[in-house]
Amino acid sequence: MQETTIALSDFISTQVLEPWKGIKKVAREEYFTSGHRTCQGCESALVMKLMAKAAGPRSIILGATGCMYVANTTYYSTPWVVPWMHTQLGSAGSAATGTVAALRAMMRKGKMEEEPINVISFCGDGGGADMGLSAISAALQHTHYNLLIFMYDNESYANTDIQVSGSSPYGANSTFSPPGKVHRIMHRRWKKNTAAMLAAGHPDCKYVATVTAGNAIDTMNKVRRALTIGGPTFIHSLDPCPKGWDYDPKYSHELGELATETGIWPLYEVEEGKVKMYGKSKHIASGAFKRKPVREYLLRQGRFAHFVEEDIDYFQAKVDEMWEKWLVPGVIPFAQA
Ligand SMILES: Cc1ncc(C[n+]2csc(CCOP(=O)(O)OP(=O)(O)O)c2C)c(N)n1
Ligand code: SF4
Ligand SMILES: [Mg+2]
Repeated sequence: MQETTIALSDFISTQVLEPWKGIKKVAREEYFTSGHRTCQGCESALVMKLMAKAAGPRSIILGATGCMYVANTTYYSTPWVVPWMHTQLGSAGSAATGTVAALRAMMRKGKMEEEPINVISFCGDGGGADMGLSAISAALQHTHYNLLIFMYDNESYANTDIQVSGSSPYGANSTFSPPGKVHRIMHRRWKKNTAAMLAAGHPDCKYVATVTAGNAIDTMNKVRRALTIGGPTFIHSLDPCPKGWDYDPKYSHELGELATETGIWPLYEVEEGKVKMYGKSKHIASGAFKRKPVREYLLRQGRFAHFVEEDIDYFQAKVDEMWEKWLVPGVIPFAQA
């Protein structure tokens, strides 16, 4: 069900989507339903379902190439109940701005009734954190366009069989970084800090947030906030992927939670320049919750099965640094020289 809308003026109004306070307040309607062929336990598919539910019926969803395109729209079947369009792998940002511009032109010319329509464009980590980063950056500078870029991050180019992306974690086994006898660790880069990079680098973007599907209400309310606040916005979800991360699909939620409890994946939002932590991350930041050791997360996944103590220690030290030394703990690095 849609809530009140604010009056249209100069085509820049948004739907006012109040936060859902508790599970009983959540709408029953689904806009991402059966008809997809994602793997069992795929958190990215769950994220799509939450995102569409939170946005409601007067929404257009655009999707860049990747699992959430290919596995969701195969053989003329689709789970999308709202209008949906595929866009090229690096084009989530440009598809979003183009769609908003087209809607505004149609309304201005009287070819469509004037109404605020949510435009969400999603991409994977390969499509968003790597290939389409410049298009997303451009979209986040079009301050007069209301749109949400949603990056679902399964930490690999999953659809083409799990290649390393800029979002893959240090040391992970992938088809591009298999551990060998000469080099145990093939992927030596630390994961890109995409959400914070976009928040820090786009001062006119009013809303950037991180989520996991395990925190369903938090995820939906952040989508609703992003769509209500107006202007271009960005949400980054970390999505456990049983195939790429190599674990039993029944542990998807648990792994999402562990990512936050170990401090690897902080849940936060940056609204109009103010950082607010959520869930366990809030308690880690305040000192009320002691971060779990990263080994509890790493050793549950086959992609880290080749890790020895030295690798776990390195990973732990990097996460400790993020919480103990960063300018904004868990979010923004740098230290005063
Ligand atoms: C320009 C271009 N290069 C390569 C491909 C092949 N390709 C299709 S999906 C995909 C993986 C995308 O990874 P990501 O964005 O992380 O989404 P995921 O598959 O992980 O859901 C690739 C490389 C393509 N479709 N277009
Ligand atoms: S490979 Fe991963 S992201 Fe892709 S459909 Fe399977 S579980 Fe989902
Ligand atoms: Mg991916």
